[in-house]
Amino acid sequence: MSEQRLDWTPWPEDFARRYREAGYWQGQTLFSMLAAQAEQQPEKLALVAGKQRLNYRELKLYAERLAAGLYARGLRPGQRAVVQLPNCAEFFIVAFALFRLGMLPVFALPAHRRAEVSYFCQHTDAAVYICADQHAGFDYRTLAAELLPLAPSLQQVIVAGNAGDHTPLNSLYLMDQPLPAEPDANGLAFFQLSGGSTGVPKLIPRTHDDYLYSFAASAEICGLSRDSVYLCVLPAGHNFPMSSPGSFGVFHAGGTVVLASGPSVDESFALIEAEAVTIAALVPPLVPLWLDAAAKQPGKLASLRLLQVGGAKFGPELAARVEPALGCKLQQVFGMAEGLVNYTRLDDGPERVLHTQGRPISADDEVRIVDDEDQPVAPGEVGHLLTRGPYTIRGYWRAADHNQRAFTADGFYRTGDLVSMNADGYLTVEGRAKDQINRGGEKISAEEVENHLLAHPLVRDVAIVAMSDPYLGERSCAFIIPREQQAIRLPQVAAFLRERGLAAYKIPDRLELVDTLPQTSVGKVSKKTLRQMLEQKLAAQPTQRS
Ligand code: OOB
Repeated sequence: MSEQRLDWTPWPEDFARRYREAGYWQGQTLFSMLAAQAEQQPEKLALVAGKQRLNYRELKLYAERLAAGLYARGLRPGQRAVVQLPNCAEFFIVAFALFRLGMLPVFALPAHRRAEVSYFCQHTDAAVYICADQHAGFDYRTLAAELLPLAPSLQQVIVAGNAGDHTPLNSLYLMDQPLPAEPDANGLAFFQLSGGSTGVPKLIPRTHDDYLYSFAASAEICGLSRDSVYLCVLPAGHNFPMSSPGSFGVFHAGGTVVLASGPSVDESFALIEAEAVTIAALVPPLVPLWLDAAAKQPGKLASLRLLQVGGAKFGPELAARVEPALGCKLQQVFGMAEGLVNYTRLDDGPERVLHTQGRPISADDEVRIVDDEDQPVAPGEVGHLLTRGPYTIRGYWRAADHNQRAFTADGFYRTGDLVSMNADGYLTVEGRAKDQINRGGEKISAEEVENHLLAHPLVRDVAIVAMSDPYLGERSCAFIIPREQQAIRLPQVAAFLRERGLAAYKIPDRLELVDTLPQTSVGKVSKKTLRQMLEQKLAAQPTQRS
């Protein structure tokens, strides 16, 4: 099929027509969404980031001027830009500049390092890398210098802040310069990153139409309006804080986005109080910290109406403490950067809010729950979650082989999640079939880390599994068969992976040296047995968990 030769898989024409006719896909680009707000309420505060406060007119103007500057430097629609910025005003200025120009950002996480970022640059033939000078003790200019020889497509490096040898972002704001026509809303807007369960991270191509629908509909579900003030605590480029409804949903509703520079509870509480924040989104490990802090500082959260929790399993015991302790409504969010997002609704009672992860955004989100042979399970039973719909991708970028496995022949995405659905259509996440560790919402592909470790001269074989953790939900443990008995220790493993440029959150939390790896009946490593071995060992020595 000709589609297979494309870099990405568009929705089949009959589906696309249906989604347009239903009004989901409106033909509006992400930049024109911002421009519409700038037109309607130019002076309204759009963004608070540290000392910077931008209204909609300014945010749009800066994005337009930066788009002109990028264009003047020879960057063109359709080219890819790897963007690695922390939560700062430039994150959004750069994003909307690229959307205006029709360039395609890849939003790398601030925690990513040489291994991930060089791969994003290579795999997308990126023309430019846009980064911060430094953040959280890491110098991105040094990383940029390492990238240039690794990614021949990179023409330039643009740095927000002190640029050193590179191009300062500040020098690129050009007034009254020509710009090409706006891109087609039906085409690609940018890439999300997949949590992944394979050797290399996968890139998720999102269109203006599909993404805009996902956050506009989310904003409605979450009751956003011009009065909404959203605290962005998580990394701004992740799908949850970006679009569920996230900052983009808030821009669509004409509200205000307040950026926290990191997950510190003190900073978050101070911002909530100072800016009268009404909605915030967290991953589960942050919730106990908020509950403790709220008990010590009553009154700080008076403006907060809704706390969203998602990204990893959120247990009912902890969930039950949220509303009484924080004085706001709780919403569970179960989503994925590939598309499908589920929410408990604002008028749902405790049974749904505490015990389920919600139901899909759209009446046209198709959900199938199937057994290992792709046959539907009985109602209420646990099975593999498959989905397709108006904002769920039909294929990863440049990954034809993997797409054969990750999608069914009729276009359903195999999420790798094990879920059950109740009679009302609400989903509960029951487990995971994919080879991934969910470390407090940060996703680690076991295979990716295993491949790196196999390159270590002292490692004969390795398997990485999740171990349960009271704080993060899960951490990772590497079972290693060493080439020389007892010759390798966790600090060496960590140093080796750091040296290879892997993000720190992917470094195993624990190491077990073994003589053999247990096998399944078909000769694959039995990760289930490894997890059981580990749980038994941890139960026997509960204090030695590290
Ligand atoms: C969100 O997106 P990703 O792409 O980082 O991770 C998706 C995966 C899901 O397939 C599932 O395994 C897990 O993260 N997950 C949850 C969950 N929310 C996500 N597992 C259990 N309970 C939940 N509430 O994590 C994401 C994207 C948009 C909105 C929210 C989360």
